[in-house]
Amino acid sequence: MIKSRAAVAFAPNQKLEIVEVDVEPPKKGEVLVRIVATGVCHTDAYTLSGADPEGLFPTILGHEGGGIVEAVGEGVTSVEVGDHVIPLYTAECGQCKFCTSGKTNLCSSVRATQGQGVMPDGTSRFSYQGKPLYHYMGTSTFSEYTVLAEVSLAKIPKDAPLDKVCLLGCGVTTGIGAVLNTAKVEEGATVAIFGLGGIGLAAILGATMAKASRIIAIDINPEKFEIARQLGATDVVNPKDYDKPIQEVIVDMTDGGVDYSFECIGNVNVMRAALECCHKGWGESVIIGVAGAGEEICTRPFQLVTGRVWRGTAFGGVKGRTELPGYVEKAQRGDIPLDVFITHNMPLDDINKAFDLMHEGKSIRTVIHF
Ligand code: NAD
Ligand code: AHE
Ligand code: ZN
Repeated sequence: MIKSRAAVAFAPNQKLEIVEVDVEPPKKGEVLVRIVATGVCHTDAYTLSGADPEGLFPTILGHEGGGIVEAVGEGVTSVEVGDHVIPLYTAECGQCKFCTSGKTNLCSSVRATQGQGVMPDGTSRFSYQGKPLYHYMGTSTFSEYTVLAEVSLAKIPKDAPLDKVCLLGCGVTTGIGAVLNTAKVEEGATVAIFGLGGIGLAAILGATMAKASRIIAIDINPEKFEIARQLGATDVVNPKDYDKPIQEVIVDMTDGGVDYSFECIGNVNVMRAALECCHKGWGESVIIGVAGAGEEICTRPFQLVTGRVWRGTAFGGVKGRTELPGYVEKAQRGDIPLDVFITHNMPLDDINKAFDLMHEGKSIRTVIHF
């Protein structure tokens, strides 16, 4: 058993508490990782808010980390002590029906137990004052030490800065992947991106990489527009500046609608707008945002009958173990400017400030240093 400083979410809607937790050594097929840095994603806030149907408490949140392998359990062969890794909330076993389908990055190997907040053997490696704590998304990166399934780790080069490439564990990869993998935006296409947090801005970057001809960035917080333009947005739109529905604004701006749209907020009304601003006959809308328990999307079926397509994406359709090292290389070459996304750095003790900054719309990504 080792001691680890961790930010524990004891109950929904409460501040995280920095305490010393106990971490059991890794069992068969598991790996102990020392987290060096972690980003804070809106999904952490979503689960903390109590809106996540899979949210379990008390738990250690966090899923956007970078770390170093500290110990390996029996049978682990793909990583060794000292390797640098990015935890994956979308595992890649390479063998399940999903991994071998060639159609999805979703992997079923550990997903069921992951959603129950435990390791694949059904138990937790974390405890506090003798009582178990739940794992989160198979990653729990808000702890100095965490235990993951081997299949939930992408090995990356040792010279990649962990306090920057941690953002590739979720936000930046999700946004870029949604554009390049899920939508497969082609050169010259028109794109609308709703919500300019870490995900939406990364989607703008993806659209720039795809050489989209028009990238319309939409947010109700105009403070996000400068960075959106820096990443390649050609137009910025604040829905609050218009009397008519935002989908009508976008349709009018684009001679009938965009080729692709992306919802990066988690608001079901905006999801509808994102679909309805797509061009008749071929426009595709990708849902990235995560909506709360009980929420549902709706539109007139006629929107789909007339050729618009609604789809969604998890982790940008990226297969973590095989594809994430390529994203790290791109970041190292400067093709993915991670620094642009990092607006704040702070120690674990201040992690609640990172949540406040996110809710106030003042940060893109805060990186927590251990
Ligand atoms: P964020 O809080 O940093 O950014 C959200 C942005 O949306 C903010 O800029 C905010 O001003 C804007 N916004 C809010 N309401 C709006 C509205 N009505 N119209 C226009 N803009 C609005 O969040 P983030 O970390 O970028 O995450 C965005 C969403 O993506 C969340 O729902 C998160 O849970 C989800 N997410 C999904 C995946 C996935 O794999 N599908 C991965 C990561 C995050
Ligand atoms: N637990 C929620 C769903 C949460 C969700 O959709 N998570 C995204 C990743 S968000 C990362 O910031 C995801 O990858 N989903 C696919 C998966 O397998 O979880 C709920 O509604 O139950
Ligand atoms: Zn995330």
